[in-house]
Amino acid sequence: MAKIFIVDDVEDNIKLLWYNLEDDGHEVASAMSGQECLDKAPGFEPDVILLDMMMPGMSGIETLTALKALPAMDNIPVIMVSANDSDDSIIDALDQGAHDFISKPFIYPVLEARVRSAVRLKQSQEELEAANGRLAMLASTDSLTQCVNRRQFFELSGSEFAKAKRHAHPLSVIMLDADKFKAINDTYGHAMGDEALLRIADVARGCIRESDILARLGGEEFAICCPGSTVDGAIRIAERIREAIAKEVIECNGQTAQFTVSMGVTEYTGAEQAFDQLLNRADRLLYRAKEEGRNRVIS
Ligand code: GH3
Ligand code: MG
Ligand code: MG
Ligand code: MG
Repeated sequence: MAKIFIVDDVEDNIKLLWYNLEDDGHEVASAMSGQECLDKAPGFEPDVILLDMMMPGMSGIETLTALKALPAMDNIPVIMVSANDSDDSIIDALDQGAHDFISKPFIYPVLEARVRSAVRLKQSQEELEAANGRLAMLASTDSLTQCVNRRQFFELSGSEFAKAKRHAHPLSVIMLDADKFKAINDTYGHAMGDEALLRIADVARGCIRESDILARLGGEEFAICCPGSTVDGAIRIAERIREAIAKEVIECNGQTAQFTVSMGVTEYTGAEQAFDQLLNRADRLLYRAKEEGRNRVIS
């Protein structure tokens, strides 16, 4: 079953189409003018639109052009319907973005088959969009922790940095690295190391805001970009993460372990030309946190 939206200025035409399409198992809605179609169709979320070419006021082609300009409607297959099946009329409809063309009077089994064909097109488009979405997600996500990966982090943070620069808003960055992580792997095995990485991601997610960007940059190194946060705000986040992780007990293959993390925190001063500079400074502060004994936040 699909949702079909009928547009025709003659009520009897709508009734006939409505009856046949409902009989074929579809849910139907209608409009009697181009403007009414533009008003009602987006809310109905149709799978296919049957659009009369000849209507007073806004013509079918004008309505089609207006539909194609609406982001919510631009990929809904439109079947143009007209008594004028001249070559020019068909060419015009298809060139303006119609999916198909049907002449009046209808041969109903043919009309229904064309509608089913358009519905299949809509469905395969939706599947393609979903697959594209999954692919984009895979390409931008770290597979172990489901955090944003390095490439996506630079992409997202770069644009947040540009916004902060443009509007003179604060923006802070936290660099995080697990302490003595090699020892966890060496003592308990690589699987325990992976548990620690998962725990870092979980704890950090619980401490940040929706608008903050948490990324695994590689190995046991994470970064958080905090748009709108001053260094004081970011230090509070970092301290919450540090304290929470130090209390966590991770388990793997019947063994338990504890670990700590170190962080470097810095804020955009208005002088940095690129996001890299900010991240490099956070990295140098992180290095100092390691030198000064680990399990600490340095800003
Ligand atoms: P420091 O406190 O100075 O950061 O010491 P560290 O041992 O954490 O640092 P080092 O850079 O010497 O070691 C990082 C280790 O992280 C090396 C590698 O065994 C481990 N590692 C990197 N990626 C992964 C991963 O995906 N899974 C696991 N389990 N271990 C990883
Ligand atoms: Mg008409
Ligand atoms: Mg480390
Ligand atoms: Mg490291």
